[in-house]
Amino acid sequence: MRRRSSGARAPLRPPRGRVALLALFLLAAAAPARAEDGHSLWLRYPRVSDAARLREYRSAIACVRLEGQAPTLRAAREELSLGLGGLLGRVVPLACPAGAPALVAGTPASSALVASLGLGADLRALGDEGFLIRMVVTGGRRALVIAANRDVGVLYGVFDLLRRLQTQSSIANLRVASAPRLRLRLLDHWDNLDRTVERGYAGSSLWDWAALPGTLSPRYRDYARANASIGINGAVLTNVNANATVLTPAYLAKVAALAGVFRPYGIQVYLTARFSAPIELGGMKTADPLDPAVRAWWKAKADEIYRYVPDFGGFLVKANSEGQPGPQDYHRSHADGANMLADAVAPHGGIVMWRAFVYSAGVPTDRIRQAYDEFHPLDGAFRPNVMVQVKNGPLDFQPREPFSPLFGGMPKTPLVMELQVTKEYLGQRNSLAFLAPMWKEVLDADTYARGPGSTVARVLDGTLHGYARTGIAGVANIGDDTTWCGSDFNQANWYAFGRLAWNPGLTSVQIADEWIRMTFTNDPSFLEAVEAMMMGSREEAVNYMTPLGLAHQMATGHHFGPAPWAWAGRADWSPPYFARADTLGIGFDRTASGSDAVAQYFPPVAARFASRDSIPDAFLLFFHHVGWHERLRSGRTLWDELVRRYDAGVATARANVRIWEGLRGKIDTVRFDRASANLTAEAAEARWWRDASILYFQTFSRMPIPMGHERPAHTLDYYETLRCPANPRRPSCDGI
Ligand code: GCV
Repeated sequence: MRRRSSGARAPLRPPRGRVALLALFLLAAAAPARAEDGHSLWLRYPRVSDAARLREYRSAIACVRLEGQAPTLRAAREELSLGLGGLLGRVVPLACPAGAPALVAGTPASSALVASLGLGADLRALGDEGFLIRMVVTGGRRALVIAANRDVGVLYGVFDLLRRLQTQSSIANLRVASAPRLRLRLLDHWDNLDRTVERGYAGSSLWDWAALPGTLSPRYRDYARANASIGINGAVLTNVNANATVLTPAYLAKVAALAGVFRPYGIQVYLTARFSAPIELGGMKTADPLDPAVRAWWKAKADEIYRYVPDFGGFLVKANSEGQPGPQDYHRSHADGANMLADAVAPHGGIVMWRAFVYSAGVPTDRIRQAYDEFHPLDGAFRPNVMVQVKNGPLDFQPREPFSPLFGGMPKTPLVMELQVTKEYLGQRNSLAFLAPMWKEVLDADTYARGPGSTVARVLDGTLHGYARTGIAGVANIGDDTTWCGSDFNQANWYAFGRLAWNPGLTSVQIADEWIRMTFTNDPSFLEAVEAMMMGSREEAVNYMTPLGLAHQMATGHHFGPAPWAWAGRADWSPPYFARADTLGIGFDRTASGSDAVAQYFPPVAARFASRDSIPDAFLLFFHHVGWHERLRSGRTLWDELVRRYDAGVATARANVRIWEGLRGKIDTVRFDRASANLTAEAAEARWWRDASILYFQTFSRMPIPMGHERPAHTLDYYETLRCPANPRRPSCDGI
């Protein structure tokens, strides 16, 4: 079938072919700067502003030698053309005259020059996706070399080098060796076939199912480029609240078309499997995973999928959770269900990611205990190609949670950690909340599974338990909005997720620094101010939403804004269930005198969380019911400290508005004004959260708002009757 682009917006990629590339060089060098609208993400490639650096780069890279016509090498060459043309502000030819300092890129198989450099031993350590970048002298000529074992490593190396140029760091004595610590680095799209996105705040789904497979939006390739630039190597295209229709031939042809665009960029596609598909599509009476006919149906379905997509990654499954069908409908275990699907995809090299996000209102125990209670006993019962996918915390993507006790608690089962990049519980569209610090908090947490140093990162990268498979997944915040993510600052979370997936050891500051430089500017005063804003932004959100370990105080259903009073139809969805406020105090007792969820952690962690002396303030009310008058470490009563934290969140949000205003003129007005509006909205939302929460909890504490703290703007009744947002896809609130 002939494919054409929809042409809705100009693609960022150049056309194919050498002639076209040369034309592109000229274009890139000569074209006026494109208006900033956020579409280019962190791949803007403006001319290097530091004159000394520009000279350094120009003298090191006079020409490019990247041979080979494999699609991934072509993609790497196109990116270099675009990137160097923009950054160096001049044509960088593909042919290298004698003596000219060259950028040489390739694998030993694709480039005779790379093969001649004797990099074998160094490359071997870097696996399929790693790369090295080095300044060498060969045949009397200086060359900057990007070498890898496979083409995709070359592509990753090209993006790494372009990042160094964009952030204006020296390449004089470059000696880089980089390989991902995690094998699977996936985006999970909660995208529905009607193009709505569950918990999406960035427009409609990117996947235009109606137009596929005949029409391929240029955004598909831009999406793949952006992902490859940060090392993401897989995309689960569909919502975990799954629709079996995506497994029909008509949709598999569409999936194959997307896979075809993504493949050169090293991205495999995965689908969510609706457990009841044999009934819905196959006309069967059961989906019992031990029924031979059901097993045969899935095997045939897997064979069919691989005919459409030979490198299909596998299935992601949400089963027996929040109304989704699953093996327990037939009195079978999660392992029975996962293993059946694993057997179906195993002959093709596929995997099954089976989610541990299970809880039920019918189970009388504390909701946060249930995933561990269900899955810990199944450790060792899964096929080798099953990975259990666990959310970072035991509850549900709250602004702050302790790490899930399943990390360290499943030594025989490879775990994928699921993070939420989209900000369902973190202010959604407007909030600044840069999430790298939150993810680092979990990655660096010590599970003590094998003594001190058993961090969650080491569980995930397989070094702790010797997992054969490793991975991390982020619930995407991407849609067809011009900015891709609903706001310019939300792009930072997509970026941070990819960077941490490649290397969980990176610091949040380093990631913020790179992202600001590439997305906005290298101007040091802008950098310093915005970095500080970003680094404090998650703590700010914790403070104004759920300080001191509170959780799940958001409004019912859409989860935007405060509703600590709300009854959501069942206890384990209702804020009062989680805060447990009464006239004596507030907080959920999860020690031995309460739900004893602390016992799911290894002893040093359990003891730390269980004791009022050692529990960090950040998790206090997550694990303890604390009296309103009790004194905390600060010497203040719990009530006073709570008010103080809410206020600190509001103060930071307001300060950000002022700091940002002081940066006017340092970046383009389109993105500046947009961020300004978001920050102003966030300051109002912070106040709303603070006032509503304090007024509600005051009905229990019966204590006055301490001196020197602002009075609430409205009454509790006002907040309780406020209905926001009017439009859940553009969350905001006019009445605050
Ligand atoms: C996809 C939370 C969200 C749901 C989501 C669920 C999950 O409960 O509110 O929208 O469903 O998590 O992760 O499965």
